[in-house]
Amino acid sequence: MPTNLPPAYYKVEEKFRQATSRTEKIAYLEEMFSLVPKHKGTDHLRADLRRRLSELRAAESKPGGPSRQVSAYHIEKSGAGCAVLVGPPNVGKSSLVKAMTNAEPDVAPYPFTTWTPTPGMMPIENIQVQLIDTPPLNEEYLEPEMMGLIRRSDLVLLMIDLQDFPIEQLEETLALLAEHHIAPRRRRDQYDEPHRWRFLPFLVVVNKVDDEQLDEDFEVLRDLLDEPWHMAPLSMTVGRHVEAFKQAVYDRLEIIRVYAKPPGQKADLTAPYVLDRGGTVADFATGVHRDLLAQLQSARVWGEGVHDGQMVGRDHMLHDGDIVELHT
Ligand SMILES: Nc1nc2c(ncn2[C@@H]2O[C@H](COP(=O)(O)OP(=O)(O)OP(=O)(O)O)[C@@H](O)[C@H]2O)c(=O)[nH]1
Ligand SMILES: [Mg+2]
Repeated sequence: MPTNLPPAYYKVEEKFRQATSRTEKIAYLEEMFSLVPKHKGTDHLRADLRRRLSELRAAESKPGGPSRQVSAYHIEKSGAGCAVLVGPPNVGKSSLVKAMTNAEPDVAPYPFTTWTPTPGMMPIENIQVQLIDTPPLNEEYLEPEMMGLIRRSDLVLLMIDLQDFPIEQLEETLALLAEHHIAPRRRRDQYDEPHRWRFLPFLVVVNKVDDEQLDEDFEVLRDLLDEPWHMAPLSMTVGRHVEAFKQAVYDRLEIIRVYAKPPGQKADLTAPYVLDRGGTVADFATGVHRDLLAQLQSARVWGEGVHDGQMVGRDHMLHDGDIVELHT
């Protein structure tokens, strides 16, 4: 389960991902390791970092050892969820990742600027969500690994340009994804052989809604569409509707934040654990530590649908913002 990490960690992780030499990678991994807060929730992460460090150090002491070429499309998931931006050329995908995250993809006024995917971390209140900028989707050329990248994500942000045939852009992008057996989850019932498909939550991001007149055009667009899509208007250059967009991303990820309260202490409200919506006390305990569930005696919850500090069972469903005290 993703743990909330300080923003500095993600900055170093970004450098680590772009580092090409082994020495550089080791230095960044060491720095990442030092930035991970030490508590039970980060045990797995710290163990993983230690393992990667020792592998790299071992390879360093073996000159001429095999150096694996890692594809730019192989992006490690990070943060509370991974949203991939897809869409036709020039709609503003890179502008969004550049404005909202620590990453610096190229932005240009002409189409086909982006050639490789770039991940960045977008803060939403007290969590970080991974956004991945991608090359434009179009019929003529498709990097074979692109569909794999989309399949692995948790959410598709399908971006279209309100000022440039948005309905056609939406339909063409959906058709192209469908050719590769990727479809919005709401269309699950429309296809035979569902096991061959990857169904994902979608958010249609309508960019270039630069002024109030265009707000009205956005509403007209919404009315013209046959399906009730989850949609978010946005203007990346003017900076309009940005907070509502972030909230929409959070909602579509279908996650909740839960805070751990050590007995006799206050909960740390800056460091949530992230669970899938519908997660239970048992899921939370497993996330805090792999072995904790087996030892769990009881739990108390502060939050939605309970009295303060109510004792609950391990199957009790948690809600966004709940505080949980686990007793072993
Ligand atoms: N008017 C307006 N222009 C925008 C907005 N967002 C981005 N742009 C402009 O649109 C152009 C394309 O932006 P990019 O971010 O490079 O678009 P992209 O989707 O990454 O393009 P490709 O990499 O070619 O697929 C640039 O000139 C941006 O300045 C917006 O909200 N309103
Ligand atoms: Mg781009």
